[in-house]
Amino acid sequence: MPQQITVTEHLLYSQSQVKATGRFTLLLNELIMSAKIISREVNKAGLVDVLGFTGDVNVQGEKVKKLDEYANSILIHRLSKAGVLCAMASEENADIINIPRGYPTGEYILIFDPLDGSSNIDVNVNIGTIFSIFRRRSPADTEVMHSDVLQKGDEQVAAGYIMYGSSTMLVLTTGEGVHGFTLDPGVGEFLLSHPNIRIPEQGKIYSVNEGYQMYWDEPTKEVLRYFKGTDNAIKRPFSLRYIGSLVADFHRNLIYGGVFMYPADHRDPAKPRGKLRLMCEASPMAMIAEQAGGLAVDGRRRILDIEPDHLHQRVPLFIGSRNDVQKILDVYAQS
Ligand code: AHM
Ligand code: MG
Repeated sequence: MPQQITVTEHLLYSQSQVKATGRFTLLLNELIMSAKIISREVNKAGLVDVLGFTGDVNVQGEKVKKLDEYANSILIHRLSKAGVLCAMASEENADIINIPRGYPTGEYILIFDPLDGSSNIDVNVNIGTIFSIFRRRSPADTEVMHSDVLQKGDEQVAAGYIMYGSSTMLVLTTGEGVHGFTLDPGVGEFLLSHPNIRIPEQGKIYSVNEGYQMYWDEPTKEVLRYFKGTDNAIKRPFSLRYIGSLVADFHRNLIYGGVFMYPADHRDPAKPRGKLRLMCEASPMAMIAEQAGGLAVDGRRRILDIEPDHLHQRVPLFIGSRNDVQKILDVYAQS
């Protein structure tokens, strides 16, 4: 293998092992191109005021879009034309996005959150694009069904995220481990920088919005006491790190070891299911966590086992180092 491996080369080298088809590589290439475009815009975000683009109309007379809407439209526009998808779903769109008539289609389904953590854009904090890829269940050349899109996480063919941070990184799994690629802005390529990422079995960090503690149930409060060291056998606290940007919080814990939690929140009794979306946030992150040796649960069940009943379903999420998530499972099981 060459010294500097691009993500495309990596896919081609591993193609025989994961049975990736050329069409799958095409899909990822299109995603990667979209990510580069979004990355370029994210890098300019701080210049928006300086360059006078905050009005509704830019210098070309076009309406200026918010960055998350921009990311959404880039992904939809580029991927619609790739000829490899039969449908998409985005956190930003209420319904399934069909491929326009007349465009070639394929067997894959792409689900994404175009710019997660977008409340952090204005303060120059890491944000990310999260994606999940499935194969359709119904026969080709028939209309795509809701059941093609509403598949449990275990059926994912691939999942990943792009983190727009001090450097832009792609973290990807196709079901044979997790690999990280860093965008070299000089050559415009994602280069393999973190092969075979493994999350430490035992973490030292917990990440949660502790301000919402009063809205949590008793087992969740017990979990918190454990990580604060008041209840745990090792009698030492974990470090608290919370950015409020899932991709960044998850990525740090993936590398250093730790657990990210977004528990059920009983503020609104009609919504006792946490904040994060199963399909475009929890499931792809869960596949990455498990492929890296970690765990992802809703407190009692594996995230990847949950059958979605609607596109924007929310789910409590506990994800990260194996021992720490296992502890959470134990606490809930005893409650
Ligand atoms: P968003 O999809 O509207 O950006 O919200 C998702 C984000 C996650 O990135 C992050 O983990 C979470 O919301 C933070 O929520 P909170 O501000 O309630 O702690
Ligand atoms: Mg989101």
